[in-house]
Amino acid sequence: MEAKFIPYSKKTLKKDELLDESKRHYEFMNSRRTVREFSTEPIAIEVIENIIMAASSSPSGANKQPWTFCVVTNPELKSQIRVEAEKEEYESYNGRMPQEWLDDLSYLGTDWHKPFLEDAPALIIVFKKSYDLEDGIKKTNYYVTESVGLACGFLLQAIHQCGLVALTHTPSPMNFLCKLLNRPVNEKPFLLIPVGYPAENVMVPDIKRKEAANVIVHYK
Ligand code: IYR
Repeated sequence: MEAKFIPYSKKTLKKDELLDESKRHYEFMNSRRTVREFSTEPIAIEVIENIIMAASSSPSGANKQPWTFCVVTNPELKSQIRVEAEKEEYESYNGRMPQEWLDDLSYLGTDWHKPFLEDAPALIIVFKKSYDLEDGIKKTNYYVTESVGLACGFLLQAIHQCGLVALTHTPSPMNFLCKLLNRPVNEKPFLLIPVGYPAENVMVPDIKRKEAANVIVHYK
């Protein structure tokens, strides 16, 4: 395909505005927390679709957009997902996860019970496509894990911007989701993200984020 270019026209900020905006945005993003208890209050499907389209605007290898976002709001399907996820999580917490991993998680208070899979009004299950299937013909995708990871970051940011909360859940292994959601062979589950309003008076673990000096290295 021949390259075709169009003008890029987003306005830039003045230096002082830029400093203020970068600080404001950092503080806003730093106020995001993973929440594990959800209100059952529904969310308009248009809101979910807008959040997903924000995620789908993410960069991807050769702009292949190698993702599918499945939205589960059906209560029976949510219950089936909970049953299957809890089966796997029970095995993980009772033998599959090494003690070091369990110790690392202990301060988060997680266990194999996953009530949020039924409580949250919507479950977004993100699938990655290592290749596309066009009329049965395989078309390669590139940097698939990086691309889908970026799209999930955009998704979490959009959810936070809308004043909603999410949980990046990784039931392991996740293959049961291919079957329950009837996905094609080129799609593999990547993350399961319940979205909704936080439960009333919800608490979150008292965690600290690393300081700038621990995550940034300058080469001036
Ligand atoms: N998948 C499990 C365990 C778990 C793993 C990590 I790494 C976490 O940060 C949190 C939980 C679960 O969802 O409980």
